[in-house]
Amino acid sequence: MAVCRENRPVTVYGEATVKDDQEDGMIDHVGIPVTDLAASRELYATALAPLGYKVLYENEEYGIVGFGAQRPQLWLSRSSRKMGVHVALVAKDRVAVGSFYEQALAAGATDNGPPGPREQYAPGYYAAFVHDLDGNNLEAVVHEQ
Ligand SMILES: N[C@@H](CCC(=O)N[C@@H](CS)C(=O)NCC(=O)O)C(=O)O
Repeated sequence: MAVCRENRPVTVYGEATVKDDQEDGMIDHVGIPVTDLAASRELYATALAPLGYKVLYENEEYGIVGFGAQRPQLWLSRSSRKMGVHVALVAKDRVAVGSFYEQALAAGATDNGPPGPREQYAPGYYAAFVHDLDGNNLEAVVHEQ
């Protein structure tokens, strides 16, 4: 048994396999589909400003806006319909990405992209994608140097 910051008891299952120097924590980035990108951009820009996050990237053609402090970590993406969110979790290495993918599928998730490089996002970007039981898009990613 361990205790988190809010003093709620939580159970720790086994050894963590996160990187020793993992600075970004568990979440690499989050994607939120929005049906009115301009309106949501304003809402998020206003709400996130007091937290120190601002628009760091936007591409009207692709319909995306990225918020963050040092790098974009919260992405709004234009969507024609309401749909699930996208959460990308930090993985230690390719083995962890592969295990995440296999275990998620075995547990009932559906394939949304097998483990492999995604150089279109960034050099050294290696990831796998699944949809959870409610259609949320879950990713494990390692940024290889
Ligand atoms: N099937 C794709 C999934 C890629 C994906 O989901 N990418 C994330 C961003 S890292 C996303 O939300 N993309 C927007 C979309 O697919 O509409 C793959 O395997 O590469």
